[in-house]
Amino acid sequence: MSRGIWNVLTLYHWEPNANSGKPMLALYEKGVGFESRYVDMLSFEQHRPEYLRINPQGTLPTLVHGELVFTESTAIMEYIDEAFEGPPLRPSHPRERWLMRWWGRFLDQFVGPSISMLGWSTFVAPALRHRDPRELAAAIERIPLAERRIAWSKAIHNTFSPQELAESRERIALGVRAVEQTLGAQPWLAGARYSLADIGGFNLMLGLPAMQPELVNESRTPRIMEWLRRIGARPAVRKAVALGRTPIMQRLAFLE
Ligand SMILES: N[C@@H](CCC(=O)N[C@@H](CS)C(=O)NCC(=O)O)C(=O)O
Repeated sequence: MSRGIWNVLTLYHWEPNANSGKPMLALYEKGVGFESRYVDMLSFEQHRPEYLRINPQGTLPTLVHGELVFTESTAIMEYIDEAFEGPPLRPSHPRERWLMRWWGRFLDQFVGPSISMLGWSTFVAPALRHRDPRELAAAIERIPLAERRIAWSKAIHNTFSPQELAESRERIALGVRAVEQTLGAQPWLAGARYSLADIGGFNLMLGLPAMQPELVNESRTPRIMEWLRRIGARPAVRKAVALGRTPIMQRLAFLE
């Protein structure tokens, strides 16, 4: 194996959104150079054979370092922090590190799927509804993961049930309360320092002021708004945002 291949770092990503945004922000934050490969999710490029050869699940993001392939955005961030030089993004104190992982798990498992459900109905599906229905049906048919097939189909046909949407709103409200309360006690989610927990939380929650303005706004959640702006002003975030290409990026206007 040639040593040179370890200099090759390629990130396959879509917009700097909930999942793709995590490794993008972590790499820029650490000052690690990488090749950006934008995969157009709205053109279903993530289900093309050439991408499925890299990540058979057809999801984004995927990081390729030399001969190694990494999926799962939160775990990818930990790899980036461990494998490369640059400012540490994981707290060194054991309790703070536990807290960083606690937030990662809570946001990914409990809040993330609900924000994703509302986000897809609000931002992603409307961008696709004008397309040829037969072409969309064929694209959905090609999706390798059953869970993603169902999510696409429900979003495009607007068939999330009222119960599903209500449950998602409740979960998001609970997540928002937890973050707002935590930021009242400490500057960052895992304690005194910016960490992977903030990167994950920022990527997940930055669409909420546009998607649920009644829930996340200046008067109801001032700490979240200030935290989102504080993170949004970081040079690493500006670089990641510059890689966005779709109107979905307009939801970040409040950061300016
Ligand atoms: N748990 C995975 C989730 C990856 C995922 O589902 N990403 C979405 C984009 S946010 C995706 O690739 N969707 C493609 C599709 O549904 O076709 C991670 O954190 O990386």
